[in-house]
Amino acid sequence: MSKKSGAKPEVATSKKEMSNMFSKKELLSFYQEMLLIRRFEEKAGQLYGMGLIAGFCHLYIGQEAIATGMRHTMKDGDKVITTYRDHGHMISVGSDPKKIMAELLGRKDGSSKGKGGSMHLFDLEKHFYGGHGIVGASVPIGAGLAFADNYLGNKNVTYCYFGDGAAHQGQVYEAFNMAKLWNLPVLFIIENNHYAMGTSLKRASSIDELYKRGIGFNIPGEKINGMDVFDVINGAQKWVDYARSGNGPVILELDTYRYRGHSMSDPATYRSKEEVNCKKEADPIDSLRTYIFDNKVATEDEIKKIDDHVKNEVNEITEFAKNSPEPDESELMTEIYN
Ligand SMILES: Cc1ncc(C[n+]2csc(CCOP(=O)(O)OP(=O)(O)O)c2C)c(N)n1
Ligand SMILES: [Mg+2]
Repeated sequence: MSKKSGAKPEVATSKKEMSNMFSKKELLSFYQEMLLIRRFEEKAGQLYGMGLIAGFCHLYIGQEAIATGMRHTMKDGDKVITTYRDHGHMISVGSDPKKIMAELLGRKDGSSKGKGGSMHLFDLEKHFYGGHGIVGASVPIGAGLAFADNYLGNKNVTYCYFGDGAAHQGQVYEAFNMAKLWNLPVLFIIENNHYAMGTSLKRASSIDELYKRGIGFNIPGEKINGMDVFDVINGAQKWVDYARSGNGPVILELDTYRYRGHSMSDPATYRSKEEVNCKKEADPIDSLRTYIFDNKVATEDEIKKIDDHVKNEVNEITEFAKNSPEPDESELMTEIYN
């Protein structure tokens, strides 16, 4: 890898070679995790429709390969911070999905004791720093987390996620400048799903490759296919090593798509059915399942066992959340800003 800041590290392998590098156990774990995120989100959508989830709820369906692929490149102690589209990220870092669902339902056993809700998930033990409802807020806070690690000299990397819409915000560029000035160990990860609520990127940006916004700050970066878990890992790993080795920040643009509306009240009429169906053809879970069968990694029976296991797990998660009591009235003013 090049030591020179701003230079692009070399690509390690081809996609085919990359996928061959994983054991059966790892490949099936990628499949199981992405499926768990998908089924969890589908269930959250249903529970929202039944009136059991209040406030906002943003689903991650379609974007699963990013959380799962990036998680594979992490080491113990690495930090994650993201936006309100946060359920999948928190599942991927190993937080208890029962507590996440209970949080969505505003229950006592939720990860924030039912007081944060869908947009404000948090798990200090897993180094997961939210869940932020303010668009762009994860970026300066993420730079701050990386500043702390840099100061402590512990070689941890911060994975700082935000959307294509957030990428136009002023605070993002102030954070870019300081992160490069101090060569902080942070990956700025733009999940480019091509829409910011109902506004397509084409209508909002003078360039369509958002990672190039780093050029003015001397921050290197790359666009990566975010619809394929192998491409995510292959594309990201060398940059993770780059940041961990003290070369400073990186901007990774993960090209992806959200299948559902922005949040639960969005019928997504601003895009055509053809566009959505065309994107679904590259579904990250379907394509991994096809890879598994084509390469005889596992049998249909083995995959069915995983599918059934995930289905049962999501039912258990839902029962746990539904049966958790509402927070006590005495908790109303504790552990909140006032
Ligand atoms: C500072 C701020 N401005 C506006 C909003 C309203 N808002 C919520 S989500 C959103 C779109 C963000 O889109 P993007 O960054 O692409 O993320 P995505 O929802 O696609 O994951 C906007 C404008 C907000 N929450 N915070
Ligand atoms: Mg977006």
